[in-house]
Amino acid sequence: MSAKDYGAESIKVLEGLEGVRKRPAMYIGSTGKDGLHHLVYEAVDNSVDEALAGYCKNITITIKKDGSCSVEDDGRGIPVEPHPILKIPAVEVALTRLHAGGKFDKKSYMISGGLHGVGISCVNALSKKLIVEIKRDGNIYSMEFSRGITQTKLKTIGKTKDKDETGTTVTFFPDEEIFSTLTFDYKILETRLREIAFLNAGLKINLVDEIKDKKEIFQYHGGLVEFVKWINGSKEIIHKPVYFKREDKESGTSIEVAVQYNSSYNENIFGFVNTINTVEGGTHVAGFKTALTRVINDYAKKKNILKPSKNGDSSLSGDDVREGLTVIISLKIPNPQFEGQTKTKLGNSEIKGQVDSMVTAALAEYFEENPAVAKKIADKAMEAARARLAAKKAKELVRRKSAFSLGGLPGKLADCSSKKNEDSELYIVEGESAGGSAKQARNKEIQAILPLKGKILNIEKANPTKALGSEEITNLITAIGTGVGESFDATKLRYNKIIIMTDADVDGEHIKTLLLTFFFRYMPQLIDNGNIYAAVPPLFKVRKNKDHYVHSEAELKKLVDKLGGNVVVNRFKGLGEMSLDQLWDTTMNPKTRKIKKVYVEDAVEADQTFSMLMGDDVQGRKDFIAENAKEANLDI
Ligand code: 0RA
Repeated sequence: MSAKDYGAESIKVLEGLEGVRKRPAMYIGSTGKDGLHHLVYEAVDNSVDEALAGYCKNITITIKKDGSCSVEDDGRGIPVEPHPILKIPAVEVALTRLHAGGKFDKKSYMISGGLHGVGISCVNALSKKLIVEIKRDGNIYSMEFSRGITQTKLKTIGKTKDKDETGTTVTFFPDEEIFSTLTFDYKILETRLREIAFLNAGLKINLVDEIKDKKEIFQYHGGLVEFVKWINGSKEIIHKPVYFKREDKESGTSIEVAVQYNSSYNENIFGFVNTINTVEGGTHVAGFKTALTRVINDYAKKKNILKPSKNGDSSLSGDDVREGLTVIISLKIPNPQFEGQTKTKLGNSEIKGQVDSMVTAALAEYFEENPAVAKKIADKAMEAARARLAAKKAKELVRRKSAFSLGGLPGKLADCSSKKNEDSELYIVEGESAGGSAKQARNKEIQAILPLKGKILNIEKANPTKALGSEEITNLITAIGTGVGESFDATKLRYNKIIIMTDADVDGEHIKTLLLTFFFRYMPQLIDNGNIYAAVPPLFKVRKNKDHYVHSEAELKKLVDKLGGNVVVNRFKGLGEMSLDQLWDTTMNPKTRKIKKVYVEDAVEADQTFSMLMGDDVQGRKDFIAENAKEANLDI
């Protein structure tokens, strides 16, 4: 076929979907596990939009044995009549034109001005095969595509039982030419689908896994109120949830908020913009924080809970009013601008003021109407303020103490010589002896070593005063340089990579978890910015002609099979057992080592996991360990 056989329109189409196939990561983030699951969310989002428009009540997601995933809804069904200009069925337009989704019916369908991502055509472009089935006007229609290209024209394949039965089912087989993994993970889908159900009160989402023979229904009539209760599930709560919803007609911005304090010291702000989890925060979160601080201060002053101090400037700080806070902020706006490393930070500057004024009005009103709840919250913030003053004294003590050591840095730190921060690294090492080896093995120029005296304090169970009084913790904070909490300053970060190096055994895992808990609660920005890493020391050395290092039993089996016959296998008991060269090659040499970047896939889940693993929920912890034990490396 020569080029002139293509109409201008079909050339545009090919360019569109080919673009998606050429640069899939631009549309779905990655071509790994995350990108694969993104396909499902993209399909589900279309059905959720139909639910938001008031036409869909049930969505069913099925992981099938043949490697496909289907998303079924009982909405109006994608229109099938010919597109007035393109003269092909509207459904074909939706599936083959990039961003065509919103162009159908702006008024009724896209009430939210197109809340969601890149659309179903991307799913089509990245699927080896996709089948869409539509129930509409008493008929069942079907169409098939491959890699974005129409394979079977629209045909009627049957009649619905009931004349007004409507709906859409999209079944897709992700393309192995695109994705590095093709297996859908029940747990990943479960977490996100539960989140979607919480964010859309009443919507019923069914998840079915035909491979694992598992199913679950997510439906929450209480919406965000149930969400906040669920997050606080393993915590001691201090009042019933505060809930409000406001709309700014002029700008089209609407906000829904659920707040519930618990007795912990942690702050948990979960922001969603058009149901996308804004892990990196943004202007909506900033607006909320400003409003919260103002309303609680005003209330405490008005009710004489907060009394003017001698120097006249007593007020509750942002950290004070957020201690023990769990909040869900769900914002819907017409044109979100996402920024940041993972495109999960809301950038629209006008939103801060809008959210601030809506939250201020709604929260002040709620406090007036619910004085008992308001008092509990104000009292809790007062208590935090008192502890803050005590902690300040403790910090001053730390500062004075450290002023005596060299340059204010902890004495145990073997710093690197280069002050250029782009390639500098801090190794946090378990135990003095491994610390000693690391000091000898390192590249002095860019690698600093901080040995830890065994286990650090469990941050989850200690209040800030106690935490900041611990020597190991203050050493860590001083070495890193940024400070913590409200005074955190990313520009003061002294190393670009912070690498946790522990033994590959149970104790090592525990120390790693304690450190990650510390970073997650005190310096979450470092996790968000991708500064935190875990070293992955090898478990075995396999010798045949030369040394090979492997990191798991499975890898060992594979390698031994490959090398065949007489090999010598050594199991490493710990970092301390390695020679300096081995330590350098396997775990420290930037060119040959294996390290893992730590990131938070889902903030809600991470918070729950840390609270549960490190807090007081013994049964929850046992369940978690039983469920995850098969994934852990046990060497007892
Ligand atoms: C445009 C118009 C109409 C429905 C839809 C789109 C629609 C799209 C999807 C995608 C997945 N499920 C869906 N359900 C509906 C309705 C037009 C009308 O009937 O008036």
